[in-house]
Amino acid sequence: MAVSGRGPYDPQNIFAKILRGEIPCRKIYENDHALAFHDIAPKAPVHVLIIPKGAYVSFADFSSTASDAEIAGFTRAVGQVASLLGLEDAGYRLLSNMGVAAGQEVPHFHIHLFGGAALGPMLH
Ligand code: DGP
Repeated sequence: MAVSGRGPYDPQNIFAKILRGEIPCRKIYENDHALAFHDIAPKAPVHVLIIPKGAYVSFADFSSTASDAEIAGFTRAVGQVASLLGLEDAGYRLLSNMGVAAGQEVPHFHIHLFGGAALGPMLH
């Protein structure tokens, strides 16, 4: 579904369904504010999605309207996932597509974490 990154939140988006347990995911980590799971179509040997539990369309929405506790919990979850997967020494890449022009397909804010290989200069 194409999104502007700033539109109203659609509670029927696929990540909202994952958060409600309506469809499964391969969970890696969870805290009060975030859930991390493997991407269904990995573009690197490790390709994980980290999503906030709150209803945020995009990074622009999350960064401007989430509480400090949510932002802290989400940010710490990203670091925890990298640590749990043993990627800190090897390195990893974080990416978030903000809006349709940037390639955002799922209208629930998420960060991609890529690792497990030497990564090229760009990876979508
Ligand atoms: P983006 O283009 O930044 O919105 O990335 C969306 C990502 O979500 C894309 O890499 C594929 C992934 N994805 C889409 N549907 C599902 C799903 O049902 N389960 C999981 N685990 N990942 C999904």
